[in-house]
Amino acid sequence: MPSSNQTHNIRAIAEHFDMRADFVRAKPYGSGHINDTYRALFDQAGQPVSFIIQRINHHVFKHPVELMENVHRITRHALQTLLEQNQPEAHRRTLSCIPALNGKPFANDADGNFWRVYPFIERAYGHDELETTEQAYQVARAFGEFQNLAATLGGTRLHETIPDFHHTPRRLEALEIAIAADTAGRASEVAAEIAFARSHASDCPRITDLIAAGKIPERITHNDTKLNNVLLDDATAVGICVIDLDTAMPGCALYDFGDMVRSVTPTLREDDANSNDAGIHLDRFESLVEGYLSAATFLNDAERENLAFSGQLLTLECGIRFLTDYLQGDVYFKTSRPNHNLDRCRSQFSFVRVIEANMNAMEEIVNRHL
Ligand code: ADP
Ligand code: GN1
Ligand code: MG
Repeated sequence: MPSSNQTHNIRAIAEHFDMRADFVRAKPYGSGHINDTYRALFDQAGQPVSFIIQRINHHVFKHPVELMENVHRITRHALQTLLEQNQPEAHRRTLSCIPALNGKPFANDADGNFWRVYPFIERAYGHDELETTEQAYQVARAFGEFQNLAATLGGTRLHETIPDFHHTPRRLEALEIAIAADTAGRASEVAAEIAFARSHASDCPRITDLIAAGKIPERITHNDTKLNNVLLDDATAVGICVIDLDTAMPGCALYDFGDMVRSVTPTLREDDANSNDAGIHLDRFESLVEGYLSAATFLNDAERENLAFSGQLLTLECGIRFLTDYLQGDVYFKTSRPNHNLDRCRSQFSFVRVIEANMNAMEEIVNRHL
């Protein structure tokens, strides 16, 4: 369910894991929309040690065992690669799973919930809003480096933890189904938003068509590259660690770039109720392009040509998803006020308009850096 206001007994959860330290206390942490995240403080011979203890939202992720198999494979590969490359602070540059006592990277509680534990990455933070263009560069570079690391993951194809996660035409179909069902009786309130989504139907298949035509390759991508899913070092602002790997799976590089544009470049917050004066930080867009291209050196022509458009598409898609959830009665994303999903939808759709008005400038910026 979306807003799990339930507090969990984290001390009892931690007993399932090989913590090698004594539990002190835990409190809810971060502003993610999906999982229940706690920062837990432990004591080891008088030294404080922190961990992230997280309940996987199994309404959103229907196959948590497969999901954790993905996360475990990716994080082990990342650590091994970083160590081979002699990267400083390799253990701070990737998540790693603290094993449960049964040796698995997760444990179940009596209610059937799935839990996992990561070392807390100290002196770094996942920001909800940025202050500088340098931070934008760092965010994009970190996600580009993540794609680079993932590209060398051997073995079988990763599980698709949410099928068709960024298949925009299917997201639009899901919206139509939600409108027809009108479970929460809200469809008549949102005629303008529904009309906006429908008027953009022809944009939706642009990337999926390129994939189907073989012009854009499948790559392992993160698929949830919003700003607060990369931790920036407090002291240096370097993008030190990409987190929230639940959707890291086969995807398209443009999904990752597009979602960075969506979350990094708007002048308003994602859930701003007052989206009339929406605008874009073109300087941050340029930093995203520079940061991403500095790491993602593998992109082909079709990917490069659609970098600016991907921002428009991923913002549209996210708005469609917020609207769908609003119509379904707020069952997917965590919400903390009435109309939260509607405000989010409006802010996304306003930003789509802003991107459309700035598309030429954005294309020029991309072309300058290709
Ligand atoms: P959600 O899927 O709900 O977004 P995340 O995995 O992104 O959950 O975690 C929520 C927040 O917790 C993140 O935005 C970040 O601020 C923080 N966080 C998660 N993992 C770590 C970690 N290992 N170290 C420090 N902070 C973390
Ligand atoms: C969710 O989990 P979080 O808060 O990092 C969502 C993303 C959306 C984002 C919008 C698994 O991301 O797809 O873009 O909210 N994650 C999932 O803020 O649906
Ligand atoms: Mg997150």
